[in-house]
Amino acid sequence: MTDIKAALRAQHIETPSWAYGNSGTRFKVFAQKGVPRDPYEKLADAAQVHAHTGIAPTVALHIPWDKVDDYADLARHARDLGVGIGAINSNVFQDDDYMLGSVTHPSARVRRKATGHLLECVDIMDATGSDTLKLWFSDGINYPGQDDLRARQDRLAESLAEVYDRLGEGQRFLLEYKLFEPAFYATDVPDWGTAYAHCVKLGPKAQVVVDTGHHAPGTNIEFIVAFLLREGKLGGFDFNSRFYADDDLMVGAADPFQLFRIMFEVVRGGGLEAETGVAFMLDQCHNIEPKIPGQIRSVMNVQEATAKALLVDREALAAAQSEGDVLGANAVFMDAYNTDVRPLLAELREESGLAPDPMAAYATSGYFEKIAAERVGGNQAGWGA
Ligand code: LRH
Ligand code: MN
Repeated sequence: MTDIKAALRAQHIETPSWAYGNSGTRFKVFAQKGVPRDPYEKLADAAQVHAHTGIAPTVALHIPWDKVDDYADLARHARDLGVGIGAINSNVFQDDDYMLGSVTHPSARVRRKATGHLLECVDIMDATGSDTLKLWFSDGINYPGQDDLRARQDRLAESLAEVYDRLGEGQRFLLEYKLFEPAFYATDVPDWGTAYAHCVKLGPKAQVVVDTGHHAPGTNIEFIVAFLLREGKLGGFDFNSRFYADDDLMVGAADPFQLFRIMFEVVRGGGLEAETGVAFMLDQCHNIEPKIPGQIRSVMNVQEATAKALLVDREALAAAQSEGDVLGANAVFMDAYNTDVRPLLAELREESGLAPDPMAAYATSGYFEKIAAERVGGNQAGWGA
């Protein structure tokens, strides 16, 4: 049990700055009381998640949603709050110039502009001390024949190579894939294979990020995780869950068993070891639920799935597997999944000087009442800016 506790104490989950802002769907973005108005307030809210869970010490930024005049000062503010700046997320999906693509656009001028933004994000990594750039491209086409699928791959590869060469010592980029949306016929980085192939060609500083909401229904995501880990190309996760498409719901909420299966392949593949460098990031939108408790609950869901994955009796599993004992092996796996790990995690928190129930601790902290009273006026943060 000691090792399991040590592994859980060392767990590091990164929360996304945009989860603390307003978000929604094309139908409506609902505003909520106390929502941050700037990246400084977003960091303060993220620090609450770390304060109550103990395992969320970094915050991913999204540019330009988190654009500030002085990124070094923002990083200092984060440190003062007891958190750090994590992955820098580029955004080449919200500018009118990118209607037909960004780095894959037919126009060299638009490609230049898009690649320029990616390079600017590396400058922001330098200023904030971040070592990870996360690249997601909404690039794609809506109708067959609209553009040359192969030529778009050439353009993508050219831009990625330029960004790769710009990366400094200890820096890397994670390439994110997504099956569809906003493009509805072909997406230029639609699946793990496309992302993997580009990353292998580029080199060790390029790895793949698995967003759990970006697959076709029925996809065995834990197989992709096992494969990428084996290849040393799993750079990280964008955790969330979904019932239908890229719903960006709380991780583990829609399918806790899938999250357990994913975390088991992480544990089995050495992905919890710090040296493997897998980034466990949340990428979610709390459209109707309160944002900070939503993040706390999400961190707890990953923690519970990880604890269960660590509880799998690996020896008994390996023995049953080698004997071809199908039901025996499945039973060993399900025993861990069906174990209630909440008492273990409550004990772990108390041993770390934290309240056993982070949700209750936050609810009675008075923090929400404080920000609801203070954050009046100004523009609430969202996906717009
Ligand atoms: C795209 C995505 C990507 C982010 C955005 C917030 O769907 O998953 O990771 O840039 O959401
Ligand atoms: Mn994502």
